[in-house]
Amino acid sequence: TARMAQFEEVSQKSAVHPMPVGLVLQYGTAGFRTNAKQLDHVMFRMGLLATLRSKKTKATIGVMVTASHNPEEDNGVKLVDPMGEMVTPAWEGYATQLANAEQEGLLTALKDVIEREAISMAQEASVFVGKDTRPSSESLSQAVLDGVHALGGHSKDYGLVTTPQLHYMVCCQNTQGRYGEATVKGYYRKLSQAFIQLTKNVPNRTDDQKALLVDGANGIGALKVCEMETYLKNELQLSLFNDGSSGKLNHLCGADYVKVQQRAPKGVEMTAGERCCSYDGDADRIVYYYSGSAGRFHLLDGDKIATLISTYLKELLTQAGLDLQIAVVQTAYANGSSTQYLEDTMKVIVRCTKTGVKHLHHAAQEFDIGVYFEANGHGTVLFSKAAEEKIQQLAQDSNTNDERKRAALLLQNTVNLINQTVGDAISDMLLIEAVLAIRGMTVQQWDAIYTDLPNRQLKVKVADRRVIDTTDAERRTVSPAGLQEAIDSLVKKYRQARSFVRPSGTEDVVRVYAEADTQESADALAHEVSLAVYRLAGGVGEEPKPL
Ligand code: G16
Repeated sequence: TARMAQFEEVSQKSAVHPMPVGLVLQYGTAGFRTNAKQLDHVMFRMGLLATLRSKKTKATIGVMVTASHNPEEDNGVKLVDPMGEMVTPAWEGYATQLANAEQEGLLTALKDVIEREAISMAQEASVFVGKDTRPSSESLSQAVLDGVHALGGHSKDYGLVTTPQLHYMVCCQNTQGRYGEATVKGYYRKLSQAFIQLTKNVPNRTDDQKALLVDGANGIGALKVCEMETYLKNELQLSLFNDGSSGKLNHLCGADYVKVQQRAPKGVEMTAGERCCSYDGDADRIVYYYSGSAGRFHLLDGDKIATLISTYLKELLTQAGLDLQIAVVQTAYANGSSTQYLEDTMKVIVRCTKTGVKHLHHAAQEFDIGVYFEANGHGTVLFSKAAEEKIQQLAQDSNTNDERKRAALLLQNTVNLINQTVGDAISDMLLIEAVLAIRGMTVQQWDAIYTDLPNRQLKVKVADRRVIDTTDAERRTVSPAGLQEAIDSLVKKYRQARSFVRPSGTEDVVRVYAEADTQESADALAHEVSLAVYRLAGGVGEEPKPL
């Protein structure tokens, strides 16, 4: 029968994409991620899985080949569900099963998913594929396409795109164009029009105010922001650094480097007070920074971005007289000062979830307007359907007064500027630039909204990071025994201190976070907690040294 011929095809093709002996991978924080040499079979199998997911949902599914902030040698894959969200936990489980099935067991694993999900194999399937600029991404995305075709799925290869662009395409496709046109040009047009609408009435914007330095992390974001520039009609004047023409991806540059090292990326020539931003390797994260008068480095991370955006939205809602509930979603990495400011001064609802945008996205969906940002700069804003409708109605209402109407129109264009499918460095950058322009704020004024508690992030190598189990949105550990008690007593030694540890879902390390009243205290606490992890969770290599 046709079905048997299809499985035969899968079997034959999968032999061309063999699994390395003894390799076991987990679907992590954002998909599979490891050295690119070990991923060919995973890509083929994710092509198969995406095809099944498409048959199941009767919608287009996305597969993005990228390892985002990881080093250039790594690669990875992120699956995108119909509305541009991440796939559900059950399907993450299937992904892990398929990725780890022995060659002989692959068909059984596949049939198991088909059965459990009652998938009709006669249903058509459609998969959109995108890739970042890593040298390995070309052949790995071919392996994904091979998997899609082996199960008779239709594919569209978008080639080099940012992760958020691929999410956007999937959402456009599955909303029959209501979200936008499913092309890269359509994306540029939608975002740039919204940006120009937002900024066109801002009086006397000087060239200085329009100027922005961008660190492209030597990745896909650099290519794409260049393509977009002409659409912005000089309303934003970008100076691009680390554009990929010579430097290595994410090496001494990019959002993760800047956030974790708390220093400017290599290659960006910034003078005092100039606004600068960095993207990560697949342009779904962004952080801002500037050099202060004394040459001091000032970072504006995801928490500062969330604060800026939620303040702006709250003000517009008041002006528009719209009663919509606004919440901010963060993770344990959120700086204590930001949470305090949001709760006590801004009086917005604040939620804390586990790391991984899928968790934040989910929590943000529960509010009229959910602003979610990880401290590392990964985030966006979600508007409920009802909220969007109310904004639209008011913007079109001819009976409202000028102030309300102006606010409603700004809100409407803000909705259009935001990529609601996932965090998007380019869209977030345009939103931040528009907000700063509309509010007439400098980067220093933005920075002064609250003062970060000094903090430090470290990594510890252990034999098996799965020995660490966490609870309370990763703020406490439940195993190994004694670790949480050790952290608790270390934290007590310092003022305004907080610390937690968690296994990374993208790198083979345990992450340590600490904050306290001074940088010296934050550094010392981070080091002491690292030592506790090293000793209690099976550290390997040299013992962590003081900073
Ligand atoms: C991914 C996830 C983020 C997460 C980051 C680090 O980012 O999408 O939500 O914060 O990994 O995760 P972990 O601490 O588990 O390694 P990206 O930009 O690398 O895809």
